[in-house]
Formats: sequence, C-alpha cells, structure tokens
Amino acid sequence: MSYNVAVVGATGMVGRQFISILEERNFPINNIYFFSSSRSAGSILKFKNTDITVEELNEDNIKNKKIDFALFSAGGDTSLAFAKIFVKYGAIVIDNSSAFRMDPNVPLVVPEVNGDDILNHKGIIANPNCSTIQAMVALKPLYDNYGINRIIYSTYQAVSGAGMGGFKDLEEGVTGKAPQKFTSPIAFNVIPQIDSFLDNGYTKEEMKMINETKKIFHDDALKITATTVRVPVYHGHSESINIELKTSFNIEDIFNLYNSSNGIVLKDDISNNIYPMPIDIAGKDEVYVGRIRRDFSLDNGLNIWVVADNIRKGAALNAIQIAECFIEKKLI
Ligand code: NAP
Ligand code: 3JN
Repeated sequence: MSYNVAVVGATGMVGRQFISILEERNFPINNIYFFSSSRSAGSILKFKNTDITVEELNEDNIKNKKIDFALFSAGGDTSLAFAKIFVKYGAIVIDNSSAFRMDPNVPLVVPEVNGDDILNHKGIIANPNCSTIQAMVALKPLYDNYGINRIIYSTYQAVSGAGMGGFKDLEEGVTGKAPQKFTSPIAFNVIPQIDSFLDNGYTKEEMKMINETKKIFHDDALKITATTVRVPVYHGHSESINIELKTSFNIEDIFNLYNSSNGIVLKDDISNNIYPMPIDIAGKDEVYVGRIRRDFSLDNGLNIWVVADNIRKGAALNAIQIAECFIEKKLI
C-alpha cells in the first residue's frame, strides 16, 4: 500500500526536512505534491532524484489529488485557512503549527508518549512544539515510573527553530549585519525571548511548553514553569529540566531506565566529560539525555539535560512518525 502525500510549506526549513526524512525512511509514497505560497510556486524541488514543481496552495490545486496525508509547516494562519480544506477532500492533516494544538478535538501527539491518542482524531493531528516534543520523550519514563509533581524548564534553542530567517540572522550576524528576524543580534549573544510576550510576562513559547505538556500527559494538575532562550547554535535545542518526582528514587535506577527507554540515547559519563551537546546531535533521530543528578534542594528532586535535533524529532520526524502510526495501526 502506498499513499499520496502533500508537503505544505515545502520550501521552508521544516518542509525541506520533511522531504529528506520521507526519502530516508522510504515512506510508502504513490504521488508527492509540494505546496508553498505564490512566492516560491513554480520553483523545483527534488524528491528521490525526480524534479517536482512547487504549486501554489489554493483549493483548486488540492481538490483532485486524492491526498492521503498532508504534512503542514507553513505557519498557523496557513493551517487555519487550509487544513480543513484538505480534510474535506479526504486527507489526514498532520500540522506542525500551534493553530490546533490546544483544540480539544485535535490530538496532540508524540508517538513514543501518547501514540494511541490518534485513535480519537477527526482529520487533524497536531505536532507539538519542538521544545515540548523532546521534553516529553525524556519525561515519559519518569512520569510512568515515579509520577511527576512539578517541572521547571529552561531551554537553549537553536536559530533553525525560527526558520530560514533565524538561520540567516546568525550566519550574517557573525559578519556584523543587523538582525532581520530576531529582536536583538543573536551572534555572540543569547536572547531570553522566543516568540512574543503575553500579558502574564511569559512568552508564547513558554506557555506552549506548559500547556502542551499537560495536554500530552492528560494531567492538568502538573505544576510547570518555563524560561525559553535563543542561543547562537544552528541545530539542536538543549533543555535543562528540573523535576520533582512524586516518589523517592535511586539514581542508579534512573540511569538504567534511560538506558532502556524508547527513542532515548543516554549519554552521561562525567568522568570522561561526556554529555549531550547540540554540535553532536544534528541529523540524529533520538532524544539525548545526560547530566543526570539528584537535586539536593528538595525531596525527590532530579536534574536532567536533554538535547535533540529540533527540526527532525522536534518537527518533521515526529510528524512523519505520526503518519507511520496511522499506517501501523491500519487507520488508513
Ligand atoms: P520557513 O523556513 O520560514 O518556511 C515557511 C514555509 O511556509 C515556506 O515554504 C513558505 O513558502 C510557506 N508559506 C508561508 N506562507 C504561506 C502561505 N500563505 N501559503 C502557503 N505556504 C506558505 O519556516 P519553518 O521554520 O519551515 O516553519 C514553518 C512553520 O512550521 C512555522 O511557522 C511553525 O508553525 C512550524 N514549526 C513548528 C516547529 C515545531 O516546533 N514543531 C518548529 C519550527 C516550525 P514560500 O517559500 O513561498 O515563502
Ligand atoms: O523558535 C523555535 O525554536 C520553535 C518555533 C516554533 C514556531 C515558530 C513559528 C510559529 C511555532 C510553533 O511551532 O509553535 C510557530 C507556531 O505555529 O505558532
């Protein structure tokens, strides 16, 4: 069985990653279609050495294609305008934007964590924010084995999370050029702001992490706070996560747990200065965990350091894994 797949936002940072991961994983494709805005329509992108012309996203270009999966990464406004049109013509939409994440009718899914939530879908499945995804994979074994009372997230996020524009700001910033995408220079700097500020003093990115974590764990009682920071790194988000577990633990058991958890690589050998770093994980599928240690300042406190490729597991790969879940569960 093979499927007709549309990539919406194909010319972007995440869209291009969709294309290469579909190729790498040999996703069962019958026809593939690439969509963008009118700016890039008509340009050519390769898929498995075949030239594919990028089409402008409009209803006429969607309706006769019998698309099975539409993988969206063209921003929330585009998702709001077009996701339901794809669903109307029979597609399952897997959306990378925040447009539908908190919609109670839309499952928000990390396959290793809550893959079964896709069973409740009504056509659209939301991919969580990149910072949430890697945190979920790392927290799931702790949540299942000890329970979690409270989480403190502090992130160190790569410029690729802000798309082609973010990438360019760092590339050109090192030569002294003023930023176009970020509010301040990112070269030789860190910016304690990702996305815009809300009335409560948090950024949207911080509130996404808080709200999405509760939705994915189906646990509104979780106490969570977050500070999200942009750093001058091209690929790979890093997170310091402080956790208050519900029950006591042996630190050796936590190491053993991470050694045997789905989708996780344990990289923690401080006697040899070994820990996960973004420079080592670009292009990798797994979530890397290290710097595991007890937080002595509270009962049942734990610190972990979590690194993943934000455009792969944080965006395109997770979405494609959701599509693979549909196929594995014979839902399509
Ligand atoms: P990007 O590099 O700026 O690419 C944006 C893409 O969207 C381009 O292909 C662009 O086409 C297309 N696009 C823009 N407006 C459009 C419209 N009106 N109709 C059709 N296509 C349109 O951005 P990116 O980093 O790939 O991110 C794209 C989106 O993915 C983000 O806005 C966000 O919603 C989501 N995202 C999610 C995560 C995550 O955490 N899971 C991470 C990064 C991004 P043109 O070439 O024609 O401009
Ligand atoms: O900045 C990052 O590292 C992640 C950015 C994600 C992002 C960027 C623009 C719009 C999102 C997202 O996925 O939450 C959105 C959005 O759809 O709101």
